[in-house]
Amino acid sequence: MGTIQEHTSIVKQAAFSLGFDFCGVARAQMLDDDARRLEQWLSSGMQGSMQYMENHFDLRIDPQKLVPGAKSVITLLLNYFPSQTQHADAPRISKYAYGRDYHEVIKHKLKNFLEILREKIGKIHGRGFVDSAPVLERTWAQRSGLGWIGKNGNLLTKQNGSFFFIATMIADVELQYDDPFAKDYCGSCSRCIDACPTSAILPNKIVDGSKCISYFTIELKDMLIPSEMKGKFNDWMFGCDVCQDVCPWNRFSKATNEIELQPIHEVLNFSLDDWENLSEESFNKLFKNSPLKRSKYSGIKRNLKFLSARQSSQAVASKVPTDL
Ligand code: B12
Ligand code: SF4
Ligand code: SF4
Repeated sequence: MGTIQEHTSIVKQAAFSLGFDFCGVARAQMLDDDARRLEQWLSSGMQGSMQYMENHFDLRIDPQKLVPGAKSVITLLLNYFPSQTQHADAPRISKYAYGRDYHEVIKHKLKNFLEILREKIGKIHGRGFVDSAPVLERTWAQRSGLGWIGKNGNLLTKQNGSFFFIATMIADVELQYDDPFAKDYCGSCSRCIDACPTSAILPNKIVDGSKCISYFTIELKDMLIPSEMKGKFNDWMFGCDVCQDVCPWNRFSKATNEIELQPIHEVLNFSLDDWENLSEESFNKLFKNSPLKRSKYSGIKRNLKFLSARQSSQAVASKVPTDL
C-alpha cells in the first residue's frame, strides 16, 4: 500500500510511458455548473439529431453514477497534430481523421493503463472512456488543470494549443488532485468566432452543434445537408478545423509522435478526382480503420456532391459576363 502521492506519481508516469502527452487528476464529483450549461444546450436543440447527447444526462454530470465508488477522474491528452498536409486540390479532411481511428488507438492505451495501475497500486475498479461515453471530457480536462476552454469550445493548452484528443479514466482510487485551470488566455481575441463559416460559435463559449460543419459532414445521418448551408463549407468534406486553424495558440502545435496516428497514404495523396471515382469496395478497404468510416461511403459521397454543387454554381456565376 503506497501513499496518495506515490499512487499519483504512478498514474502520471504510466500515462507518459504509454505516450499520452498530458495527464491531470480531479476529484470525482457532481458537475453542477456544467449540468446547467448542458441542460441549456440541449433545451436549445444544439445537439441537432445527435440523440445520444440527450441520453444518460444523470451519468454525464456525475462520474460516481457512471462508475460506482469513483473517487478520481484522470484526464489524458493525446496530440494528433500531423506533420504533413493533404494534396492541395483535395476536398478537406479534419486533421483528427488523418490516421487510424483514435477510439481504437486510445482504448488500447486505456486498457494497458489500467493494467499498469493494478499491477503497481493494487486492486482498482476503473473504467476508461474516450469520446463516445456520457462524460463531459473538456470539463474534466479543465478541472484537472490541463488547460482552458476557448471561445471555440475546445480545450486549449498553453504549451501546444488544441489539437489533442481527450480520454478519461474514472477510478475508485484516491489521488492528489490538480488545481483546476483558473486562467483564460483567449483575452480579446475573437478569430474563431469571426472565421467560423456557419456562425456556429456563439458568445460564452457555446458552440451550436447543429450548425457545425463537423456535425453536417459526420454526424448528420439524413441524406440531405440543409440547402441554406450551400456555399458555406469551404471544401470541408469530413469535419472542420477552421476554428482551430485560426487560433493563435495553435502556432505552438507540434507534430504527434504517435505511430498509429500517422496519416493514411490516401488521405494525404488523394486528389478530388480520386475521391470522386472511389468505389464503395475500395473505400471500405482503405478506410476500414479510419475515422472516415463513421460517415460511411454514402456520407462521403453526399458530402462531395454537396461541395461540388457549390463549385458548379460558382463556375456558372464566373461565366456570367460582368459588364452586362
Ligand atoms: C457532441 C460532440 C461534438 C458535436 C457538438 C459539439 C459541441 N459543441 O459539443 C460536433 C459533432 C459538432 C463536434 C465537433 C467537434 N468536435 Co466533438 N465532441 C462531442 C462530444 C461527443 C460531446 C461534447 C459535449 O458534451 N457537448 C455538449 C456541450 C454542452 O458540452 P461542451 O461543448 O463540452 O461544453 C462543456 C464544457 O466546455 C463546459 N464549458 C463551457 N463553457 C465553459 C466556461 C467555463 C468558464 C467553464 C469552467 C466550463 C465551460 O460546459 C459545457 C457543458 O458542460 C465530445 C466527447 C465527450 N464525450 O465529451 C467530443 C469532443 C468535444 N470533440 C472533439 C473534437 C476534436 C471536435 C472537432 C474539433 C472535430 C472536427 N475537427 O471536426 C469539432 C470541434 C467543434 C467545436 N468548435 O466544438 C474533442 C475535443 C478536443 C479538445 N481539444 O477540446 C472531444 C473531446 C472528443 C475527444 N475525445 O477528443 N463534437
Ligand atoms: S469546427 Fe468549423 S463549423 Fe464547427 S464551430 Fe469550428 S469553425 Fe465552426
Ligand atoms: S481563436 Fe482566439 S478566441 Fe478563439 S479559442 Fe483561440 S484564442 Fe480563444
